[in-house]
Amino acid sequence: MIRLFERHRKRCTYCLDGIWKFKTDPAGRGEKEEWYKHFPGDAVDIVVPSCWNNELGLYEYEGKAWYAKKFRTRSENINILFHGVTGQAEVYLDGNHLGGHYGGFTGFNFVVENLPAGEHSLVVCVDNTHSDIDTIPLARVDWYHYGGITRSVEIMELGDLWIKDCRIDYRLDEKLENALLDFEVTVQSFSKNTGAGHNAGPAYLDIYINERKFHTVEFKAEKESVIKVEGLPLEGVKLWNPGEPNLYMVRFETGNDDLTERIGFRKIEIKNKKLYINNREVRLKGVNRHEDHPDWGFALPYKLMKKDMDIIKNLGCNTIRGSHYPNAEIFLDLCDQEGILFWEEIPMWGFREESLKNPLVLERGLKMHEEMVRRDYHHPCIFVWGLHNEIDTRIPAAYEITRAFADKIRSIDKTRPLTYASMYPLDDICFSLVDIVSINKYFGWYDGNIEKWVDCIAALKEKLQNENLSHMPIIISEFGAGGIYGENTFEGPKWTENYQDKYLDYTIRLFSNVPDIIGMYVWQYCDIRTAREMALERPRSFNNKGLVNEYRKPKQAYWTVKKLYEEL
Ligand code: ADA
Repeated sequence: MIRLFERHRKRCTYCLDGIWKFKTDPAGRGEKEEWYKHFPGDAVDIVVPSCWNNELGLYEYEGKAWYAKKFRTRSENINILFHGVTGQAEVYLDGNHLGGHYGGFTGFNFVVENLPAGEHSLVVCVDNTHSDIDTIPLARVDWYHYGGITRSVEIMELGDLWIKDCRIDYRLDEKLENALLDFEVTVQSFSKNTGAGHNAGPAYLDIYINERKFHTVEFKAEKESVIKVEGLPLEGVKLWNPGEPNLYMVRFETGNDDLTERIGFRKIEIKNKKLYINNREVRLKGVNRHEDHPDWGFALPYKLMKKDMDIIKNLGCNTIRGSHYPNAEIFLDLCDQEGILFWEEIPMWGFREESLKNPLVLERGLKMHEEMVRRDYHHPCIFVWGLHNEIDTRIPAAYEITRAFADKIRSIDKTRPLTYASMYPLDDICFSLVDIVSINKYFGWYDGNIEKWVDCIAALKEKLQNENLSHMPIIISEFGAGGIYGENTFEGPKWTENYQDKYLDYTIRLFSNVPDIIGMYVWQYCDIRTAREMALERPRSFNNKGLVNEYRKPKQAYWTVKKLYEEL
């Protein structure tokens, strides 16, 4: 499953999910030996999508691995769409290199024309190697670098015309009752009769909203036509609200092709140090969530995502931070339809000066932001973009990269506020570049005692005042304590469920009573497997700060947080 709604009714699409041939390549022989032409005979079977680290014997494998699959198509023009391959991917079709992609959490595609009929061979080389300087993420993170084709691979059979992309924008009137809609749709043509300058007849693009024809545009099919329509009125819209998610299906149709998007109408505002959705003040009650499970790694089945959603909603949350990378699109669909607000970010975690000054990091970061924002622009659940997490925001190099990221995102999306998670609230020099101040702190776990929270919040408010930033609202984007599931004692020292429980009880009550704090995200939803580099600080090689353990069993703190969130 890729999405929770039907994306195409006319276009023929199918997934290559299932058994692929697989071989690890620790010595890097594959390219030289042309495995993309002759796949090694001793390759084994693997399921796609999945992470190879969940296979027996490959628990710690980091490096290159090759995947192969045969498929048939009836069309001579196809789009091959990879929804997620962790790290670097190099793709080969019938022995020829199609191209590569860097970045594990957003999709990429290849349009292939004039493909001969019959069987084709798709080979992918995946590399999940991470460096200490210029990969995003770096080698040292506090989650696990699962490798593999972790999300579905989709084949689309294309006709003469196909809708390559669409963008839907809207403006709501004062009363939030009526909308003016803008559309930008890119259509490509493979027909030999089109092409710039050719005198082909007119083509039509129909736009349907919730099954009713809304508008038709006549256009001339060029190799690539960008069709723009602006200011089309839609009256009496039902708003998307947290907990009350009204959604609209927008379907584009031309010739034998179609594409459906799902949108929600809502107004997001940051004003008077508060967050407003549709003119209503919202207090964020959230958790940080990694896409992780001992048996699935990043490649969570939908059933598990749905269960996560149920557990999180039962906790009384109205928001999730997708720490620390773009989530599967299907999970965002779920947030859209469950009315849960979502904070999305790229996996830029813990970067220091040398990396922040590295041009490749800037280039990769910009591209990742662009891919994330373009992929997820239409999800009403996303209310904020996160630029990075716990980089060294005390130094000019961080200022420069944060500014570049903010400019990039704002050039694509003017509708959502920006933030990032800072671990240096009192020395941070980048707050002015974004709209919301978000801080990660662990007083009472790593640093000093828990009461230091009070001083930190007071000092942060003073700093914002001094820097003319007192209009900015504050989110506590991470706070938490480790509690090992089942560790229940009278004494309640660190690593017990009791310590974690008391910790969260104190902090949530504290944050709830500070008016400038518009919300909080407990670190974290579930226990997760962590990187080798962190193992000595992390019992079981897990980050144990989950409210539920890795198998989603609740710890004592789950019930405490539930009570507090339900009262808030
Ligand atoms: C950081 C980081 C998280 C996690 C957490 C912790 O703030 O953003 O990914 O590592 O600390 O548990 O220490």
